[in-house]
Amino acid sequence: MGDLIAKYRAHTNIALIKYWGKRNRELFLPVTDSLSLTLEEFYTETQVDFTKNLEEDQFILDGEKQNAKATAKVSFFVDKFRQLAGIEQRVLVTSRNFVPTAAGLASSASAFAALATALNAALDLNLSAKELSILARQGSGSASRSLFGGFVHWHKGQGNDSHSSYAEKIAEADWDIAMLVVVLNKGIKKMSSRVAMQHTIETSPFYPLWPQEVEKDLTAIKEAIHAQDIDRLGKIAEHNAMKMHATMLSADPSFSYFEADSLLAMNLVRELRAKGFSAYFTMDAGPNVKIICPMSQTEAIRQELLNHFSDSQLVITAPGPGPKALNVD
Ligand code: 2P0
Repeated sequence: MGDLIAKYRAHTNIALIKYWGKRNRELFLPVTDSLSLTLEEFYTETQVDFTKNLEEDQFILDGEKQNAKATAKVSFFVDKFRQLAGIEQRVLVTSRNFVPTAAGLASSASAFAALATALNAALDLNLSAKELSILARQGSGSASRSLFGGFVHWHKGQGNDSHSSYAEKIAEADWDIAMLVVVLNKGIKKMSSRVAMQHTIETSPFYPLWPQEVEKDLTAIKEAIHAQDIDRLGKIAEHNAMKMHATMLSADPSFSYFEADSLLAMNLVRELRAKGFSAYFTMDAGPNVKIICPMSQTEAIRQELLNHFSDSQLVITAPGPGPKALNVD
């Protein structure tokens, strides 16, 4: 048994080849593989403490005690680790999200990766990053990828075999690549990605095309990553993201995460390309636009975008590392 208390930081990640759809919703087994870049600027820090002799689990997020529903989600996840450790003690989970104010990027990916790594250490389970990615996946699919830094490949695995679906780092991102996030969160409550991906699978006539497109894009982007070719990488990532969003536009009823300013940002990226910048966009289950570009071009691109967006809406981030142990509070 460990010290029963530990604290970890895990970074969020943005998919270049998207995860969109589960083949097994209980086990969070995805329809396709996906591939992401971990980001430096956005992360979650989580401390777990089993020493308090609590009657029930407690979950504090950004200084606020969470309600029964949010706490139950955490408890369900912690139970997997309690089982492995053979203990019953209740836990105090204290989490803080580090994202730019109102960025709307607070991610379940960094949250479950930080929680999994902290639980592993507190309970002295000595699980590998691969094993932790299998567990983190069952909190939120994209969390499987936040167990690693750089470029990360999440394998869909086989059948209903939970152990076959894990993430692994495929390359360092120690070359001239960055992301510029255009923050467009207006606080509009949109459909959760969990509900949205299921609705898409069930109703979009285009969804059957998605797995074969991912397979092609994955092979191509791996080559671009190994060649450190930002233009090839960006082009593939942008097209992959738009194919995912096309499955939502073609769902019944249709829906979209695009807002007017998302379309503006995407058009500006196309104009930047016409001016010679290596800039490409991707979008997830929200209105923010993430621009993939060389770090060496980020400042010039930011200056161009300042004609349309405010300083605080434009956040530049380098690629980020895997989870890191922190001193407990
Ligand atoms: C991704 N997204 O690959 C895709 C692209 C959103 C769009 O992973 O249901 O929060 O918890 O497994 O991981 C967001 O979905 O969904 C996501 P669950 P998750 O990044």
